[in-house]
Order: sequence, then C-alpha cells, then structure tokens
Amino acid sequence: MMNPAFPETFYWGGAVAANQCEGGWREGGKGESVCDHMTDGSRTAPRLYTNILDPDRYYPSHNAIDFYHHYKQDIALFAEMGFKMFRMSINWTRIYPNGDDAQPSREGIEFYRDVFRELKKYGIEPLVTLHHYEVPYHLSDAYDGWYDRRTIGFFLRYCETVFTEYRGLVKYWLTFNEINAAQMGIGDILSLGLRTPDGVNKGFGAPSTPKDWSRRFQALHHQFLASAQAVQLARRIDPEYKVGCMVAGGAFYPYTPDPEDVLKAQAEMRMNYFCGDVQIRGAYPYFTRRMLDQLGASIRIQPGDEEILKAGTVDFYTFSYYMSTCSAGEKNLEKASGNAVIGIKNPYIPSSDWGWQIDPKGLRYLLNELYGRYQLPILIVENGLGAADRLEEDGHVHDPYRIDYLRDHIQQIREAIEDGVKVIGYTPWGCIDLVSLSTGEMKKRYGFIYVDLDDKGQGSFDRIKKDSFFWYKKVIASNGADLGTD
Ligand code: BGP
Repeated sequence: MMNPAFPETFYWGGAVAANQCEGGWREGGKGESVCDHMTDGSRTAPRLYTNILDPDRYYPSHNAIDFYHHYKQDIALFAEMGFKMFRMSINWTRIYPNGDDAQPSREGIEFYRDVFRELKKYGIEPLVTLHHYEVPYHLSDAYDGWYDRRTIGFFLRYCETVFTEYRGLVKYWLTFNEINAAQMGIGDILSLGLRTPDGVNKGFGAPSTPKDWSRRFQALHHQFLASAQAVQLARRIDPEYKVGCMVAGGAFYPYTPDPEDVLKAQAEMRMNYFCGDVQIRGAYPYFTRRMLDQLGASIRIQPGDEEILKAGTVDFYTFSYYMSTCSAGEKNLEKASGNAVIGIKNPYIPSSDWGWQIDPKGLRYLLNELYGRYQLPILIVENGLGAADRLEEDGHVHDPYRIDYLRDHIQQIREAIEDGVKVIGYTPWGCIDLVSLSTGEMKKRYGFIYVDLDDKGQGSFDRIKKDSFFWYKKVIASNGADLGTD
C-alpha cells in the first residue's frame, strides 16, 4: 500500500516516560516521586495511592522495565527501526531528589547525559518532557505540590540545571505532560502533586466540590507560570532551544444533532484549548470565567502574573491522542473508558480491549481544529493501542491489530498534512512495552518491542521485536509511503 511520502524532515519516533520505563527507583541517588507511591492495578481493580510504601504491595514504577540499565540496548533497537526522534522524560527526582534540594545530584545529571549521548550517536533527536507525572514526593508531602507557589521556584531551579547541562545534546523540550490533566480525572496527585490521603484510586478521581476545583485550578495556574518562566529561561540559556506545550487531546462529537449535545461537545472540546490558549496565546481564554463559575472555582492571580504568561509562550503544540468520544446534554447513555478523556460511547466506532474508542479520523479532525486555532507546528507525541500481546512458543509476537491501528492513524495524519496542517512529527506511545499509567499493568502493551515481564514485575526483562517492529521500520524507511504489511 503506497502513499505519498511525508515531508522530508518529518520526525518519526516513539515516546516513553521515566516513571513508566526506568525503574532503578533507588539508584543513582534518586528520590521518591508521587508515582512511586502508586500500586499496581487492573482494568477492574483500581491502582491505590499510598503515602507509606506498603511492603506487601507491588509498586510498578520501582523496577518498571529497567530502562535505567537497558537504555543502550533499547536505544539501539529504536535506531534499528530508524527513529528520528525519541520522546522521554527526565524524572525530576533524579536531578533534585526531594525537589527543594539546594544542589542537584551529579549522578542523576550524568545518567541523562549518557542517554542523550547514546541517542546522538544514532542521530536520534530527543524530545524531553520536564514533568511527566513525576512530582517529587517530598514536594507533595511538605508543600502540597503545585498548590504552593514556592514549587514554581523549585521547578525553575531544576529547569535551569537541565537546560544548562544538556546544551548541545537536546533541542526540543516540553514543559508539562498533559497539563490539562488538572481539569480531568488524573489531576490531583499525579499531575499536580496535591497532598493526598491514602485510598482507592485517589490519583484518578475528578473533584466533586468547588473547593477542590479551586485547589486544582490554583495549582494549574502555578504550572502555567512555571511553564512560561521555563520558556524564557530556556531561551536565555540557549537560543536554539524550542519549547512546546503538551495537552491530552480528544475529539468530542455531539451524540446527536440536538443543540444541547452540540453545545456540550463544544464545551468539552475546550479541554483541548484551555491550556493551549494560555501557553500559546499567553492569556486565559474568553470562556474561563464562566467555566470556573460553573464549577464554583476561582483562581488567585497576583499582580505581574498576566505579564509572565504573555512573555513565555511556547514554540509548538504537542498532544496525546488515543480516542474520540461523544458529548450529550442530559441523557442517560453508556460511557466509554479512558484515562484522561472519558465520554459517551460512539456506536459507529470500535473499542480496544480496555474500552478505549478507536477513531483514526478523529485525529485528522482534531489536527485541523488545533492548527486552525494556533497555526503553530504540531507533533502528535502519544498515540497507540494498548493490547494484551502474546509471546508465542516460537519466540514471536504477532500484533496485526497494532499495525492496523497505527497504519490507520498515520493515514489520517497524512490527510491532515494534505489539508494544510503543519504536522512535524509522530512519536507513538510506549514504543517499547512499559507500565500502564491508568492500570499499572504490564499486560496492557503498546510497544514495537515486547518486554518479557508480567504484571508483578516477574520475567527475564528480555526485549523481543514484535511484527510491528519490522512494519514500523519500513514505514520510517519509506518516509511514510509504504504502510503495507508484507
Ligand atoms: C497518557 C499518559 C501516558 C500513558 C498513556 C497511555 O495519558 O501521558 O503516560 O500512559 O496515557 O495510558 P495508559 O498507560 O493508561 O494505557
């Protein structure tokens, strides 16, 4: 199946996050981050958040897939597929173990330097997320995470360190992963590091009171300020640096032509725009006041904050895309599953085994909407199919469903480019199998590379190329022209 090729400079690659792949949680002087306090779980049994680590429970981030010790092998495999870009995060707690330390950890700095050097060796451009659900636990416990304005200063100290240390090795940075998670179910602990009591799935509940919403939006305001100041800092340290925002994307369709449903879909689409508007246009969007009023929430904005937001707008927009969903007014309809984006089930599209709706055309739709609004270069920095792959007796992993999923999405990216959207890169999620954020499982796999590990972290840690590995290699080699399977 031959298609027109993608633009010459298109960044093909893959994406991971430190907490879901590195492991080595006590090595190299690393401190604890909030995700080190999330237990394992499943689609039906939610992950728990515990302040005290319970020796009888399993915490998947502690060992994850041990990228910490396997990065050379893993990067060689990415290079074999032809990656041009690798999206990863720096775990803040490897650089500042407690978040508020006066001095950074040399060992942590050198670890990432080695990773970047290894990528450079193969001509792979790192795309580095500074904050991917990895708030230092100490900042959560002692300061209430991002709710405390002092956290901005700690974050900027960390940014200054990494921007200075990795000059010449990194060019593209992202400030906050899925910054709009604050508006959704996964906000409290993982995204904002808000002090959280032990309990069932505490990391994943949407707030129910105006006070809780206000806490969230205040903490998010601090992240906006931090992001804007980080952008300025990056430019001061190296004018070559490019800094982007990262938003959890979703396409929301009206369930019917009922105007109630249409208005609801419009309101839900704003989940893609609220943070983007602040980070790209440098000001809260026009709909902010009413949106906050409806939640009973408010934000304390200090003199000078608005100027900070204006002065630190980002260079490009990035987002994750896994699904579309439907929106409806007051109707009792079946819900679809998801981690960030949750809405009503669409009868026209299929779902994954974890109930996430599969909609490649929704990606084209969203790309057009986003580009129409911002006219900035866009990267899709997460997309993929979580599936229960099987390692066959003969050592192979056949994953035609993943190839289908990715092929269909790549075709729609191609369509969006034809529409005129400036898409500059695509880094599918979990290019090597890793721990699932929402369920803590290993069984929910996204990778081109299979990692021999089970949900309790048992296995050989061997890396095995899946069928999709060879397929993606051809896609990249042909610059997106060859999307066939043979
Ligand atoms: C996004 C997160 C990722 C990732 C992905 C897949 O929301 O940024 O960290 O995990 O979702 O989700 P899951 O791991 O829950 O399948």
